[in-house]
Amino acid sequence: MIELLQFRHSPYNEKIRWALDLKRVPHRRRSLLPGPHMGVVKKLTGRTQTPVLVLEDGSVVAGSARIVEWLERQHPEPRLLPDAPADREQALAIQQRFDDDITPRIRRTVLDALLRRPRYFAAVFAEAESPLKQRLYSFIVPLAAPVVRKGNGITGAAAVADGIAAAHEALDFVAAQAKASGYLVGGRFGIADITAATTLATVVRPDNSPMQSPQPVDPLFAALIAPFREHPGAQWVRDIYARHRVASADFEGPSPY
Ligand SMILES: N[C@@H](CCC(=O)N[C@@H](CS)C(=O)NCC(=O)O)C(=O)O
Repeated sequence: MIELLQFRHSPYNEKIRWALDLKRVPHRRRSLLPGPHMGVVKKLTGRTQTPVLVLEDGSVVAGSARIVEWLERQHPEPRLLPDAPADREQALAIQQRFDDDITPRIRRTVLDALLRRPRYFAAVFAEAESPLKQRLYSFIVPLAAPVVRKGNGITGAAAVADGIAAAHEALDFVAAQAKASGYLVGGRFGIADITAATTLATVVRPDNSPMQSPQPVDPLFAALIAPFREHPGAQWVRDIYARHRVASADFEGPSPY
């Protein structure tokens, strides 16, 4: 059975979970702790980023766009990429814009807020672990914070402000682009919607999502995301999740299908 090596709280990983769930691809999931994940992932791909799909023959497909491409070839239904060449190009361009620009910028701001709250950081990223392991992890967070900041380009207040600007940019984009049909490309649901919704889920926190905020929500994080709640783009994210996210919870081990 193929295996997804993942972080629970990550838009790129959520994109792949969503695609696997929609296509009902039998697989196993292994959630890794950010930090200790590095040894495991590097051995497989030579890099440290998730998601990684380990195929039955032991080969790996790494990077969310490449995994989507592989899934689309091996498990075509339901289709996530449009058939019409112009729509397909547009969908891939939206995916790339989010993957390479919008998502890393928003992530800086979200990570910055979470790093300031080690207990909450641990509650989010070590969600699947025991309370004791979560507590130990929270002690390591302040020690690892400088490396995490450097690795993610969190260079100071300007980078954090830029992430907030990126979230507004993305919310404005989805609100305008989905106005006519409810979808970003070609009047039907697909990879562009999944990519934008999973990125924006990190600041919109839709109900029907495996990336729910642990409760109670830390006040600093709550203050960061509150201004986005009423944006029409945030409503689009909640609607897309409600209508198309077929699984609202994550799991460890083999998929139930
Ligand atoms: N472009 C990559 C980005 C993946 C990425 O940035 N993954 C993050 C999680 S959000 C990660 O695994 N970071 C840990 C690391 O780089 O060591 C993709 O689309 O898969």
